[in-house]
Amino acid sequence: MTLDEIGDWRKTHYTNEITPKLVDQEVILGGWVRNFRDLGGLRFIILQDKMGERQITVKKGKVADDLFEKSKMGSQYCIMVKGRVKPFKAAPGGVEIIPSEIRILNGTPEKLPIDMSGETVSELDLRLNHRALDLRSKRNEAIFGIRGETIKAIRKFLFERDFTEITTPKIIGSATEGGTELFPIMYFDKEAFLTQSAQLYKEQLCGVYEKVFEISPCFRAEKSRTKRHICEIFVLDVELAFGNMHDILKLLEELVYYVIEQIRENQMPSLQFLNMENKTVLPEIPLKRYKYDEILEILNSKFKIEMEWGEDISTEAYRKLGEELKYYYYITHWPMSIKPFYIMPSKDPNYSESFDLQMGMLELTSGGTRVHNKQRLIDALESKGLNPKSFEYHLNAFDYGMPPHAGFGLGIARWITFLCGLDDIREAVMYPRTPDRLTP
Ligand code: AMO
Repeated sequence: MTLDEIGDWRKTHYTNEITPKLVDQEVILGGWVRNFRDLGGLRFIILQDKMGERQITVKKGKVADDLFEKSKMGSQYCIMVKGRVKPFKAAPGGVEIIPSEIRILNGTPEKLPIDMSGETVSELDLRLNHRALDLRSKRNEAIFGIRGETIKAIRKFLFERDFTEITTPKIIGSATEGGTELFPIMYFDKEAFLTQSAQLYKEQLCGVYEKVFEISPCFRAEKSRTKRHICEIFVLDVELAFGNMHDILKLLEELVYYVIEQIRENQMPSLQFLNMENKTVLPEIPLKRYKYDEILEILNSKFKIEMEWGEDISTEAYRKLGEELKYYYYITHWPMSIKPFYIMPSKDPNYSESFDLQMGMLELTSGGTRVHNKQRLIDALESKGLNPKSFEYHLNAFDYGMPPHAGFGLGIARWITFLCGLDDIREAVMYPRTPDRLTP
């Protein structure tokens, strides 16, 4: 196959802009061959680009002979087409394009490693191995359309409420939350780590900008091989000064509502493609709030699961909860013993001003009111067996008028998994990182 140069051709439109309004106009489109059908004297090319797809109809006798010869396409060839728009009800967008010239910019092997016709969905690991190709599928168009809308809507919602978008370091000198699960790296001749959370920095910055958020990668060196865990996560971190957990519970449920509203408004075809139009629906807000103790009670009375007070909820128990509570809900007032040092204890110090946002069995968010008094924070660090000396720089920020504050962290991929009805979190990430996957 001889390849063409792009030359001075530039796209005049995206495919979705080709509507019956443009009938008889000449347009230039560019993209990839999603489907090619050869009926002898008649050939159909379905051309996809980032916005959608349109049909190119090549009829022998109607187009120049050399163009007809050239129009034999392989799946996912990269091509540009110049042609006129004609009405055709049965084709995508109610139009077809009759080409006057086609430029083939790049080809593909005869057999692709994964199915791109949309007839079957190849096995996930195989698709992930060929992710740049796989991401062109209709399924991924829908998933990442919804993901894009989610992130756009989050930003819009927070900017409208005067939040400042912050960026905090991802390379850190010591553990953020004092936990394990950090990836060590070499920072010149010193050991450093990839951050597991923007927690400490967002707290410091809400003492400057009052209302802050960040959407950024965090790294978790957990060897969990589940359909809910990945090692590089993308987290929405929010922190709000002059408020507490209750302000955050209200803010977060409004955010969840707004994002789903925007997805339904702007990504309905994607929801429909994924059969989620009747599942990804607006939740009733305020969301139901259950205290940790009430959850224990439900687990005990409905499922005969006896949990020791102070234990974390096991996967099995969450699974049962998911059967009972098939909606978004909060679990609040967790035992202080299983919460990080920066979380504010309740009046009864066995409990804490903390919460998780759940969707069925899936934990989407954790958050709470923070300790803003330096001495209390030092005591909290010590009571968790951490050395305040290692947190000196963070603690310094509390010397200079740190306001009371609260916040949350929401795992974007976890939420997309639910919003799109996916079985495996890896489908919600362009290039997932797991204990077994570091490529592509
Ligand atoms: P947490 O550790 O609960 O809280 O993380 C916040 C949210 O991030 C998501 N998440 C994950 N998603 C996929 N794979 C993982 N391995 C993974 N780990 C976490 C979850 C989780 O709810 N600093 C606190 C937040 C805060 O208090 O503001 C924190 O990081 O959806």
